[in-house]
Amino acid sequence: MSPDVLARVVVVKGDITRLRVDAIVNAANNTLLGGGGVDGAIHNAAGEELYTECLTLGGCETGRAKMTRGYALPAKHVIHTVGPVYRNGTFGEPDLLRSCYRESLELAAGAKLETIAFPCISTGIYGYPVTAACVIAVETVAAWLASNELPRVVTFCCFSEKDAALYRERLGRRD
Ligand code: AR6
Repeated sequence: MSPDVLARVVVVKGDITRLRVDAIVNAANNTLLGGGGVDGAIHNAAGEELYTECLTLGGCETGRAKMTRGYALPAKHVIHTVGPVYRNGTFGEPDLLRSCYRESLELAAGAKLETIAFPCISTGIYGYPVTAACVIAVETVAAWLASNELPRVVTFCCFSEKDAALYRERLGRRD
């Protein structure tokens, strides 16, 4: 990864609902109407208006993404993407996960957003192995940043120190 690209990637450990960025990404399900994990946390923090806007979206296919406002969140927008449920890796899961990252970045760039934060999509309730998901996340984001000016900065927001350490290691850094 080039130093220019690396300088545009941040790893933090924490709650994504607290981040003051242009968009946080939600690891949603096909209904886009909320659930557990990071999805539940985002809906709780954003308030009822987020649910109301999500009702108008008509759900979302796996691997795709849709954007809403952030309402009571410090983030201006929420990009809802639906990661694959992991079975054994031979059901298109890697391509679908890659697509979640790429589509989210595309939506952000299309809306001229400068900063975006991702959770570790699919690695909770959907059971995607964390290391394999981290490799896909880092590679897809790095490839995007190498050929696009926006978003300017991408944050990987990990909920556990273990996940954050994995991302830092993958990015070859100590911060
Ligand atoms: N901030 C950042 N990361 C979080 C937070 C948070 N507040 N809460 C959890 N995580 P998951 P999935 C991490 O299960 O696997 C929902 O019910 C968590 O530790 O939220 O894509 C949806 O509606 C893990 O690393 O999402 C779907 O039905 C990561 O977020 C389903 O879960 C993703 O875990 C989606 O499952």
